[in-house]
Amino acid sequence: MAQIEEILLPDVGGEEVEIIEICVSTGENLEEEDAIITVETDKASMDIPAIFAGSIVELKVKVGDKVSQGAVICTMQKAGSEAAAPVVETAAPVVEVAPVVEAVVETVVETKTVQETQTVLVDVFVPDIGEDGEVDLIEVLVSIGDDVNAEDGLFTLETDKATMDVPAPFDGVIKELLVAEGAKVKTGTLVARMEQNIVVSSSVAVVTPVKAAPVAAATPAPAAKTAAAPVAVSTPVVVSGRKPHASPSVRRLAREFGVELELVSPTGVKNRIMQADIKAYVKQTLANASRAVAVAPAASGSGFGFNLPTLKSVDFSKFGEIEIKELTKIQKISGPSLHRNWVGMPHVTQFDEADITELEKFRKDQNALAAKKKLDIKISPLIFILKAVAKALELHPTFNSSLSEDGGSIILKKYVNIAVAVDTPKGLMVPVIKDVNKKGIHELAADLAVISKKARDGKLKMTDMQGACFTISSLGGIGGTAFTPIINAPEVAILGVSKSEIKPKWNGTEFVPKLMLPLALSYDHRVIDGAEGARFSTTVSSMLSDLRLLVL
Ligand code: CAO
Repeated sequence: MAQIEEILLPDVGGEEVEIIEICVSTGENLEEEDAIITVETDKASMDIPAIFAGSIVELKVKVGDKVSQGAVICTMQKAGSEAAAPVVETAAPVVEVAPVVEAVVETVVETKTVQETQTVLVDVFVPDIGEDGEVDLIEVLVSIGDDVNAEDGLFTLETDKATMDVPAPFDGVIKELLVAEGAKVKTGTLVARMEQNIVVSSSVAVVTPVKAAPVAAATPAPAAKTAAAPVAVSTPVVVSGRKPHASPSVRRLAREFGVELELVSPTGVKNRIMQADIKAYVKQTLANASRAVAVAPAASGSGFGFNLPTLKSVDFSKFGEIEIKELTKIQKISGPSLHRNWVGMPHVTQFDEADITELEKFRKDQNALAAKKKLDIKISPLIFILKAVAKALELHPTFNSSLSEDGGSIILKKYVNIAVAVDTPKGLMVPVIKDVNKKGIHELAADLAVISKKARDGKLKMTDMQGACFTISSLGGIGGTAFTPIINAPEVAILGVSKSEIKPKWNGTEFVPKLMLPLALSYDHRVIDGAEGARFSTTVSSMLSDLRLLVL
């Protein structure tokens, strides 16, 4: 006979306590002292352990319940007390069997996995914003009831350096907004609740009679759930620089796996790390490791499969006076990306010159005209370069693509968004001008003025810097004859522009002065071959030399 016992909450200090974690699921086998639930008082959190080895028959409580000493937490079947399988005990609550009239029915118990969709309410927290203190929430971008997609902006935050959106962590519906415009928030602040549909896998016991006793009236029991897979119902957030909150059983599990709690994204109430978070972290780490091995070294832009030799540290003060100046936040963020792009993509740089003598005349006339009409518009050579590049991207679609993660295909984009590198006091920013192929010269000039001002004022939003197909880096206003720009992955090419200069050009009979614009096109040689590179470059320079080609 199975021996099933109720497990009661022991004395935890005489108070009512809140259940903050259920550490087990129905059907799970436990050793004596394994944690069943974790409770929290206002002073501490503690695990309530199993008082004997056995399996969980039924959980009687859920997360958030407030319980006192003596409350029934669950029922457990003592190890070794099971009836000789596979006869089903009518007393066992995991398998419901209709009343037996006369005889016990011999049955076979099979386990099947079923999937069902459940709707859960999920907490949304402010992700790691790279700031220790509070920042201003300047805009709420959604309303209750809105259906949002993963990565859609929910709120806009402003630091003294930049604005950034808090994105939706998954597709779902906004159910609660817990902060309003003007609120002060920080990494880990609970800001909203969203409804999410999740697919839950369950093990189901199916009971089938195999030999009925002569007068048995028992019917096969309906499927009864025995063990539901744990379901994460909070969004993972990466909260750096904080002290991780976790119950003793979770800390023990982390120790067993050798996991640093600081690296685990918490999904529990008040940013508490749950057992499922540790398991998810281990799973993800193993998956990342095997992916890196699978793609290294050539196929992917992210895993290279080799380590660069590290520089030995040098004490420069031995040779003279020094000063240590920290890199700006933007440099710290962009540096590793630039390094990854430079090392991870086989760059080829194609140099060319465009004769912009006519263009320059036209540009100056247009600027004079705009000034006369008191229009607040200034057309720099870059505006025409944007237009020529947009046309060239349409004519050479491989340049308007990205390499797939496995390196086996390219994704061709049917839109033409071009990023422009902007030099700001805090470092390089790369905002994006959308649909350049559909815009006129004046509209592009206005767009460039807006995004470069936003960049320099630290007001760019994440969405202003996303979705680019190609980048232009213009140093023409500063100087230099040529440079080799680094491709901005996952794009496959970038155009560097240097300072135009009057040069003597041979027209067949004599040298004539021409204004020449130096161009440097870097492309990813995995996607683009040399001939295509030269053709793209020639297309851009021809259009800049003769603007009429733009309308063909
Ligand atoms: N040759 C000669 N003169 C040029 C030129 C070129 N290729 N490009 C621009 N100029 C001139 C402009 O006509 C303007 O002169 P006027 O005021 O007499 O008309 C002057 O240089 C300044 O131009 P600008 O820089 O204000 O405007 P822009 O449209 O050319 O560039 C922007 C805008 C935002 C791209 C630029 O200001 C900038 O930040 N460039 C730096 C990009 C960068 O850092 N790239 C490196 C990335 S890798 O670290």
